[in-house]
Amino acid sequence: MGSVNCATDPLKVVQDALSEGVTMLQFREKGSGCLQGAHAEKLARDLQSVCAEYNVPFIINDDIELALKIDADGVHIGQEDGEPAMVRKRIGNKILGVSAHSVSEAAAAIDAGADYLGVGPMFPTSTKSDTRPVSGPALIQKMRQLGIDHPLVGIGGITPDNAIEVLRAGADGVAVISCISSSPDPGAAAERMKNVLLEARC
Ligand code: TZP
Ligand code: MG
Repeated sequence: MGSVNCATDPLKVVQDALSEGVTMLQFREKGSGCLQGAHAEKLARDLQSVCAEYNVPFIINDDIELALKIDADGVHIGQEDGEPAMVRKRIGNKILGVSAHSVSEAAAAIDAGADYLGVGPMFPTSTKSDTRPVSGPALIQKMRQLGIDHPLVGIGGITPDNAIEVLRAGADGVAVISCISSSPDPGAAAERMKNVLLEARC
């Protein structure tokens, strides 16, 4: 999430989400009205501190320099954000996440050293305007069928009502923005999602 995604104070959103069991946070400060420069860095550092309290990894979208500067736990890059192999070299053993929209993108990212893949969009979303066409959970299923056993996280339009489809397709987890950060009660939203995921695991 980033500040523009939040219906309430971003720090409170993250505090509430982590207290209900969110297991990883990606700082993604993007879109119209997003914080820049020192302001973005301040929010990143504040969110990083909250994550540290909960022992939850804190990773940064796109901005490798910021991730190195503040010693984040990792970075997440899309297909247009540079070569994963170069990013891997730059960040050493920090967590590297890569967005993949096809089996070939997934295979290339894994070869280049990605630790996990974000796969999507699973469903239509209005949070990101320049998304690829919706792939649906079927793409994750196809990746599994073709032997990809790397950690896969579905992303895009995921809610407690459809998360089960993503897990059934073979995902290890789900990544969400609006479902939690735009909720008037982010803690309750995170709790609902956690319950769905725990039930699915059983
Ligand atoms: N990448 C693919 S879809 C998406 C990103 C960053 C947006 C996810 O946001 P939401 O609100 O969970 O649909
Ligand atoms: Mg990107």
